[in-house]
Amino acid sequence: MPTPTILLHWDSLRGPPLRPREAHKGDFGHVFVLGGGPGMGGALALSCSAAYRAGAGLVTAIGHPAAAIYLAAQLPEATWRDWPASFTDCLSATAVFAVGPGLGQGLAPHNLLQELGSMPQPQVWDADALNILARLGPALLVSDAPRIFTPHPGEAGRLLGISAAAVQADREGALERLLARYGGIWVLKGQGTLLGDVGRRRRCDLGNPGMATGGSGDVLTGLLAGLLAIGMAPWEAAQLGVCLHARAGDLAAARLGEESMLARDILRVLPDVLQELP
Ligand code: NPW
Ligand code: AMP
Ligand code: MG
Repeated sequence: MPTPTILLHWDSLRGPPLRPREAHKGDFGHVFVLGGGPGMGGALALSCSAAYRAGAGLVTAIGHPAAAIYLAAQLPEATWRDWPASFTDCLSATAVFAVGPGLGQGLAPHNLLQELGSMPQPQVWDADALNILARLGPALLVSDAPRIFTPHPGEAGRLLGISAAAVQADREGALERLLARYGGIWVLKGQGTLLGDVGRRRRCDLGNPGMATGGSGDVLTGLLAGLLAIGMAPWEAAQLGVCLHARAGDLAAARLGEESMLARDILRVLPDVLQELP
């Protein structure tokens, strides 16, 4: 029998746990975002900003040297590393990885994705990391690290070897096949975002077509990584992150209009929607 899909309601969500009074930044994880190929440093800046907005203690962008200028200009709070030879250079006990935003596929360091596939740290896979996963196949995912995958219908189609239109024609079916083929937690984006994990399915009907704008998904990637970094369990982080992102999209649209809102406006109103939650 198919697992029933439960609709997520904003009013039933709780925000992240309170930060202890004596907390220091080491208590809230270290997010490493791998992305930012040539010409796409903006995606990295959006993801890193969202990780900080979710409460991460420290965020490091890992990108192509040509993308460094975006980070310095947009987010002085983040530290920077050029694409390294290996992730072992940048490991900390509380590391969480987000991979893909603006990574590109031409110059992208495939060896780092291979390394990540065998690492135990929590991971969010998006964008070009998914396109590379589609090419290399599920054997890339060796370890059973907690992983959240966030394809839009185009990326989901590449992962399944079908068109984006075919994914849209049967979104529930596509989600089932992604779960069966790759394991982990899946977030199939687009209107009525679907979430799946072993034995549980959810749908988020928040959000609006104003979110169909460049960089919107890159914000979600960083937000999810930030929620993992502050210690949320992956399934809870996925549900909260998807709803926060969509609710912020709705608030940005209400303030600015669906046409004019930008991905960075979703980021800008994120604190407002976080504060709505108990
Ligand atoms: P079509 O045309 O309908 O057949 P791509 P990307 C489909 C980075 N970015 N419903 C649709 O297919 C990203 O992080 C950098 C149905 C569409 O043509 C990535 O690394 C930015 N179909 C990289 O760019 C800002 C849908 O997918 C195709 C769909 C490439 O990512 C922008 C597009 O997907 C961007 O985020 C839906 N809801 N959604 C920066 N400022 O640095 C998508 N499709 O070819 O994977 O390209 O998503 O732009
Ligand atoms: P991406 O295509 O990776 O930039 O991701 C786009 C983000 O915006 C995802 O979180 C989508 O769920 C969301 N989004 C895009 N279009 C819509 C729509 N028509 N309704 C609701 N959410 C949308
Ligand atoms: Mg995207």
